[in-house]
Amino acid sequence: MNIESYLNAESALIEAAMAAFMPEAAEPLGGHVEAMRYSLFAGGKRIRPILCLAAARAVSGELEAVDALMPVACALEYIHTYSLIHDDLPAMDNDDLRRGKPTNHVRFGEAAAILAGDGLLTDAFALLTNRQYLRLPQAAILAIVGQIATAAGSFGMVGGQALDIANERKDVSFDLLRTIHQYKTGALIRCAVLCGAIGAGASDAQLAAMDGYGRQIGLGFQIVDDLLDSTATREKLGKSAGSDAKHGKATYPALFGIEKTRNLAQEAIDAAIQSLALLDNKADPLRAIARYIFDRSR
Ligand code: GRG
Repeated sequence: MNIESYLNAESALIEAAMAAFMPEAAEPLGGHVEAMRYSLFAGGKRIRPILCLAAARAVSGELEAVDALMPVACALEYIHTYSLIHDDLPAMDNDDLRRGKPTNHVRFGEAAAILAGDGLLTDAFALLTNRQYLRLPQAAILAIVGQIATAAGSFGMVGGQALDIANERKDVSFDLLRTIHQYKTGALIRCAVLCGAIGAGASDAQLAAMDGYGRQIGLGFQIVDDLLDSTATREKLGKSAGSDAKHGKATYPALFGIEKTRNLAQEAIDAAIQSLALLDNKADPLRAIARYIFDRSR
């Protein structure tokens, strides 16, 4: 399969769905919605929603099951986008470029950016439980809402971010670095895969395979993110480069150097693909996405 065209086609479907779920709004709330839409439609690889849909396809070839997961896929992208808006704030990474555009607070001001993030996070749960779009069994929705709330919360992404900030400019052990990555980045990526599988009615064995895959690509994704931050340019990334070093953050390249870091990323990707051994060729897109995560240049 051609991974580039697959990812482009999936991104287009996801963007069309998000545009339907979050249309422009009239006054008095139009300005707030504009700030949310500004970051949501600024580009981005859409890797979390793509993983969610690919995991559903790997379990159930039926289009209907995959279609029913679109609100879940989009809710994951809302939450990811909120995290980027808040991560860029002056109190956090203080960045001025994201997805190739001025960051949300640079464009709309700090208070509006905080609220845009809050709006995206909260609206994600409104979307997940919107009766108009609900076509999954209620038990699946409940399980998915639980997975997403946990992965995004204090024992997931927010917890990882807190740990990351608390350890800036400190000596960080490999174990702690792995823990930070696992919570900050890995939790939502693993969750995207699990939600797709749950929504498609995965068996326990399929869920265990997806769990292994999700954990390993989450790790691989962040290792490659560390590598790109230290080796790629701001123009190529569409966000600031060298940001980790500027903030005194622990990273894989800082601990291991570039070459060993690449090997560790490759190991995580290989382990992810290995986790899918019991799944048939419907899981080939998941295998290709794992390879793309290693090869990506932004
Ligand atoms: C609760 C105030 C408050 C803030 C929370 C949770 C949080 C802030 C930030 C999350 C941490 C974070 C941004 C982790 C980085 C994850 C990561 C590798 C982001 C880049 O993801 P890509 O490459 O980005 O998928 P695109 O732009 O392609 O979507």
